[in-house]
Amino acid sequence: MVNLAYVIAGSEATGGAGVQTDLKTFQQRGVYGVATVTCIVSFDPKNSWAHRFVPVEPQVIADQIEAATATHDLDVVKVGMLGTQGTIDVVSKALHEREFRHVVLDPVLICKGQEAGAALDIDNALREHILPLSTVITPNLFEAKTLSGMDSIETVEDLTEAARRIRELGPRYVLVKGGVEFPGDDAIDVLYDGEQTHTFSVPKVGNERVSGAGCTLAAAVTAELAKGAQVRDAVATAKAMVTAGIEGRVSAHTPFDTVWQGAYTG
Ligand code: PXL
Repeated sequence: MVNLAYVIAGSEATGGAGVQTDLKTFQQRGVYGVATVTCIVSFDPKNSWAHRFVPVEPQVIADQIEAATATHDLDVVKVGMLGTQGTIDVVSKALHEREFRHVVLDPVLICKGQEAGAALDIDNALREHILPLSTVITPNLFEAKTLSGMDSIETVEDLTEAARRIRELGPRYVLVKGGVEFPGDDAIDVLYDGEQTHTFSVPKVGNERVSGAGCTLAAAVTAELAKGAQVRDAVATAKAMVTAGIEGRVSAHTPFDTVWQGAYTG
């Protein structure tokens, strides 16, 4: 029997992030992947790789969700980039209407191609409609600052405090990711479930951001949960996959490399 994992997220045309990454991650973790596309991001090589962002019509998103969920019994879903309030509304309605055992939210607040003014609206809509439905949320440093209202996150205590504050918004588990911008030599993530805090730490692999790390991490957590893992074990496996994927990264003509999902065979 094969386990199934579902993702509702954006397409990123270079293959380095978004649903392309999620499906590769699902496959590599041995689960059958199903994807619903919320928006299409095409970097512009003529304009410093700026993000060209096109939302998919809310009705078309609803149609995809209907097709996917009528075809398969999907009980674990990752939610990635949503990008507009119309999209947040349709996805939140779909999540309310169906019972998912796990909703893993990668809270991609905004991409560089959208107006800055939209960020606050998206942030508020995510807080109100999607965060309370998620069982696991995986903010990076920027997203954690925005969602927690903290100006700076520079220590493990700050990561933990951010996780505490974000958990008050509704998710059952919060995984705050330090990433390359967190001070020090280690890539540190903190998982908080309301009672216990667990710190995951590995030496940083270089100091450059690698595209697709956040998408791969949340997708790998989703795949492991689909196979029946506990959240803490799912995060440990996902972090090992991302670390291997950064070590084995794919270089590209973009200013950043991308994670190779095939590097991890554990
Ligand atoms: O890595 C965040 C991300 C997620 N989803 C889509 C993206 C990006 C970044 O470019 O384009 C669709």
